[in-house]
Amino acid sequence: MPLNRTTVTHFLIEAMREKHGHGNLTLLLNDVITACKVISDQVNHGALVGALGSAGSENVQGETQKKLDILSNEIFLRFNEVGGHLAGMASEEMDDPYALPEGAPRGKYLLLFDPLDGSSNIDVNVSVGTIFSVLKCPEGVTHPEVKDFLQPGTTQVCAGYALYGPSSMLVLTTGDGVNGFTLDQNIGEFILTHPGMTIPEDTREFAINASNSRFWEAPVQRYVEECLAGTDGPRKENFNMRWIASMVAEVHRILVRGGIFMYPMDERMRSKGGKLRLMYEANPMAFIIEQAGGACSTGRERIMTLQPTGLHQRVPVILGSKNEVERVVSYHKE
Ligand code: P6P
Repeated sequence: MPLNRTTVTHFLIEAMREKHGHGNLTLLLNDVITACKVISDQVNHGALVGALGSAGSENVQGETQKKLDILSNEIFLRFNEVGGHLAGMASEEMDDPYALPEGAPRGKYLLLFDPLDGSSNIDVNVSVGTIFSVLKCPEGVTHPEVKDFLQPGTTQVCAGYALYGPSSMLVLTTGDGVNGFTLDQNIGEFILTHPGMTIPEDTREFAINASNSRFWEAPVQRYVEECLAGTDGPRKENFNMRWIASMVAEVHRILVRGGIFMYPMDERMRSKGGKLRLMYEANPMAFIIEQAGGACSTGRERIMTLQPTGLHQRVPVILGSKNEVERVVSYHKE
């Protein structure tokens, strides 16, 4: 490794030096990052370690769990429960908050995560990722309950994701911008490769699962139709479309070259509130996107100001290049 390269640990020590009372956050993130490295190794070995395929069970979302969903969840719990920086954890893969083992040292943070997002892509070898969010545990609470996790996205102290793609990358924000790190497999360290990631305010690339178009609300149908009309339509520009079915990969593409990602309200899901989960998908991604100069909305309100009502609450998500998100929001107001 060239001597002028920075590891994520050194980066965080420097970044946190000025921030008072965040020393333990660096240590907590070190445990989170180790868990992501172990997941990366399992994902990269896939069939070689018998990690592919269904686990034959369902999660709280009623979704079929892949073996790697359960394994990734276990990895996050094991690597984060002993450090003494957490009062509790919550995961997409568990109905209730995880109670640390009695006698385990407790800290002042709460960790929420989707241990393996996009796992339907695992068996077809398409990029998947881990999403995590860090909140402060309410003062004096040592055995947090659901209500202690239900804090708006604006209260997050850190958010990040790991993307297990052609390379494994880690992208983080602690409220002072967004930085990206690439895993050097030879030394097992994430190295700073994308300092100060920012999203172009304009884009001509949209990401949505178009097979759902007949179930969308009118403002989203209008926005997508205008994109598809290209230079013959009101936008007078041609657009490109992407859909990877892995939110982490979509968000990363948008951070690198701009774009807009939409999983909007869908008539079939109205009773559930949407598809994506607020606490460990929408909120952490919204923090990252906003810190990079983008925007993240339900179509009607800023995601990060929502007062959560449930640990596995679902919301519509429209995020990415600021001017395109604002256009979609304006269509919802008309
Ligand atoms: P669909 C993955 O399951 C996920 O939660 C997101 O990562 C992704 O954007 C979306 O669902 C894909 O949904 O309906 O296209 O399979």
